[in-house]
Amino acid sequence: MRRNAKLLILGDGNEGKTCVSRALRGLPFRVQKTTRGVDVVQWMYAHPVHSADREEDITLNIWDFEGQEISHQTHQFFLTSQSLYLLVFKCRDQFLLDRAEYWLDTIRARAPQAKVAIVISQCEGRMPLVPLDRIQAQYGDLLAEEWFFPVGCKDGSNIPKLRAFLQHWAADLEFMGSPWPVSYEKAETELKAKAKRGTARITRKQLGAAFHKAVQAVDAAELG
Ligand SMILES: Nc1nc2c(ncn2[C@@H]2O[C@H](COP(=O)(O)OP(=O)(O)OP(=O)(O)O)[C@@H](O)[C@H]2O)c(=O)[nH]1
Ligand SMILES: [Mg+2]
Repeated sequence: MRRNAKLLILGDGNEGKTCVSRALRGLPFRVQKTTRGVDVVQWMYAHPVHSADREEDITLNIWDFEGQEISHQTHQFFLTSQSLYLLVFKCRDQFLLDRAEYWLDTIRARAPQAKVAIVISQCEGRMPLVPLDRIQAQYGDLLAEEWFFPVGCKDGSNIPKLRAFLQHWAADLEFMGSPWPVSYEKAETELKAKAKRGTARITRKQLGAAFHKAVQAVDAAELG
């Protein structure tokens, strides 16, 4: 059964993406170094409605990207519709609408079915001024049911609200609880075996080869 999903945290450099990722997982606030490339971390939690049933536990794989402009092109390969998106900005006197437009346009081009929420970090004791109506009018199709979360990672303000929203959002994804395609399972088994043998990293080519082999094996079994 598939009980995991992807949460992608996007935004420019130094806006608070890593701090938000940590706060969601209940880790203490710390000043962060720039993320290099992407950090993928697991956030496991009980199903928000069927919390007593451990079989229903959900794993959200958080992809916390480095915000440097130079990496955006490669990052775009990771954007898919079946994921949750957070777009993070820090609290400023003047909201960076052009940057928000840049990111929302990028997501829309790559993953038109995606749903996005905007998170404003560093909102301890203050409210950011954000042109909500304008964003809603321009990007309504892309925005999640709730999409505006001013948070403070240092004092945890509004983090429980964001956390609860994400937990429900992931639990309600269409594929949640549905079986994995057999070929995925085969590829996953092979990758796990590789990891056990001590391969900490695999190249994109090796990953592609593992999936290709798995699909061929399933096709052959189905034909034969
Ligand atoms: N007080 C406060 N400071 C924050 C908050 N979020 C981020 N910061 C500060 O902003 C700095 C940058 O935050 P990061 O989470 O590292 O930013 P990032 O977007 O992951 O940056 P890159 O990895 O370089 O793309 C942190 O080291 C904190 O000092 C917040 O909610 N409250
Ligand atoms: Mg970071």
